[in-house]
Amino acid sequence: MKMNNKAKRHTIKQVVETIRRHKRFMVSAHINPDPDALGSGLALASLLKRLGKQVIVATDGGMPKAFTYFPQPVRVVDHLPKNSNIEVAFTTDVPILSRTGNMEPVIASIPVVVNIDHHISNHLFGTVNWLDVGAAATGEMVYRLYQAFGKKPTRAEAFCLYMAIVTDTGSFRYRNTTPVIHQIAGELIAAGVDPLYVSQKLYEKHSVSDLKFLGHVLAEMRYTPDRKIAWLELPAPLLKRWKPGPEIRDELVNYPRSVESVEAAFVLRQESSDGKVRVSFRSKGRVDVNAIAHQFGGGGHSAASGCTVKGKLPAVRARVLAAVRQAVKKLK
Ligand SMILES: [Mn+2]
Repeated sequence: MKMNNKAKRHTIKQVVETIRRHKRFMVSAHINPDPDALGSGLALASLLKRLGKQVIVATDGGMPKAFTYFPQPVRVVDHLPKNSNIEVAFTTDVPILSRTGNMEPVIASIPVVVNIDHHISNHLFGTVNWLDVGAAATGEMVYRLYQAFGKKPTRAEAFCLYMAIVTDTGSFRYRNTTPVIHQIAGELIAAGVDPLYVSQKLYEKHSVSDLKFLGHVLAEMRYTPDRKIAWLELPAPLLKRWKPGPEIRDELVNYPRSVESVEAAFVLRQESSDGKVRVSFRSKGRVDVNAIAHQFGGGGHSAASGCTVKGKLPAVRARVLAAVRQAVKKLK
C-alpha cells in the first residue's frame, strides 16, 4: 500500500462491498486510543464477527488500562499473530497511518486498507477512504454500517458506540451535536446502554492525587492580557512528580477553554526529556485549531486538535502562542 494524498475518497458503499468481498479482517485504532477510536473499532470488529468474518483487533499497546471496563466482543491484542493472512485492515478514527504506532508497518503490508474517520486532517492513506467530517464521531459512521447490514447493535456493541459518541460530542455539548446523533444515542440507550454508568466511568473516576494535580496546574494557568488565549504548561519534572493518569491529562485542555473570554486554549506537555512537546488545542468554534496544528505537522478537528513540536518548552510556547495569537487576531 502506498501513501498517496491524492487518493480518492469513497463512501459507505465501497466499505460495505469490501466487507462482503473478503473473509479475514483486522481492526486497528490510534495509539493511546480514546473512547471513539476504541469504541468504534470494537463495535466494527463485533459487526464483522456477526457477519461471519474472521477478525482480529490489534493496536499498539493492546487494551488500554483506563478502558478495561469496555466490553470486548473481540479481544484487543497488541500484535498480529503470525500467518494471520489478513486480507483487509480497518483503521478507525486514525487521521494518519503513523498514529497507529507499531501497527503501521503491519497495516501497510496488508493488501486492502479501509480508513474510516471523521478528522478533517485525514491523510487518505487507505485503499478505501471513507471520510465523513460531518460525522460527530467515527462511532456514528460505524453505527451506519450496522444499519447498512440491517443489524441492531447488542448491548455491548451499543455501549462501545455510545462511549464513542458521548466522548466526541463532549457529552452532547459541542457543535457536532446534531438531531441525528441524538437519535442514534436514543437507539443505543434503547439497546440497553445506561447513561449514568457511562458518565460515571468517563467523568467520575478521578483519583485524589489526580484532582490535586489538577488544582495545582490550574493555579498556574497562563493567559494573554486580553484573556482570549489561555493555556497550561506541564514540564517533565511536574509530570514526574505527580504522575497524572491519562484521563485527567486528556481533559486538562478543557479548563482554559472554559474561561468566558477565551477563544482558543492549549496545553503544552513535555512528556520526557526527548526534546519534544505535545500540544493539545481547543477552541470555542471560531478559531480553526486544526489549521494551527497543521502549521506544526499535526491536525485534528477545527475545534480540537494536536501536534508534537520539537524544542524546549519556552521556545515551543513562543512559537505556538504566536500562531494562536495570529489566528485570534483575525477574528472580528
Ligand atoms: Mn473521533
